[in-house]
Amino acid sequence: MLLLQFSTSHYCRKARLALGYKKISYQVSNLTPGLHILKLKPLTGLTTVPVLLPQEPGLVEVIADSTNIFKFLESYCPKPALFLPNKAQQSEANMLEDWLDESIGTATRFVYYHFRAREGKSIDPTVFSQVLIQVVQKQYGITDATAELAKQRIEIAIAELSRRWEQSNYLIGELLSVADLTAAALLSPLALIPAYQQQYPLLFEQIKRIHLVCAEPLPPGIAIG
Ligand SMILES: N[C@@H](CCC(=O)N[C@@H](CS)C(=O)NCC(=O)O)C(=O)O
Repeated sequence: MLLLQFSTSHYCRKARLALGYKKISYQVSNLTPGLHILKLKPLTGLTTVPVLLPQEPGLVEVIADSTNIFKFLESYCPKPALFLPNKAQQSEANMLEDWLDESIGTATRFVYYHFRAREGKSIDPTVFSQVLIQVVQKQYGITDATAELAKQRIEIAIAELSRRWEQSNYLIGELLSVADLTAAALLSPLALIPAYQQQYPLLFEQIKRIHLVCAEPLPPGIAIG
């Protein structure tokens, strides 16, 4: 299997967590932002990564979007399961996944790049990195005002996730689900922002635990130990 990705994308991390959880061996192809469109548009009709190419006879050739990748992996390799056996719980997991994908993953992107262009500039002050950050800010309309709104959405999200993680090790019931993997991936960029690390230790403990369960290297800002 081949995963087309940006190495730093949190949505690609989400796909890698599922591949790792199911112990599926795969290779990655790191696309160059900007040029990625030339490869992806003809393949999927979309411009986003992750994209999974199963590369096995008899299987679908291309799967775009992290949620579709989860669905494909669950049917390709049902054990260990990512989908919950209880239908109502799986439906709740799907809703949490969709909310995290559509609202919180983008909010994280806003807060993260806003930080990297300002207080977090020293993380990588090279011209290449700072130009890339400026391009991303322009592409998504990241400004002081939009980053502030994103921050508020993230606070609501962390409060809800923490409430659930305080009751159980899992967001829903007593089993790992697509919601846990999605939260762990899409909030992981916040680990590089000291204020979040200080304020929400439980969030980063859970992100770490889920990465270890999925045998995925820890995100920048979270130490082994
Ligand atoms: N809903 C998509 C979102 C993926 C996404 O936003 N990917 C970003 C990287 S983090 C991307 O490929 N951006 C490039 C573009 O939009 O051209 C998914 O879950 O796969």
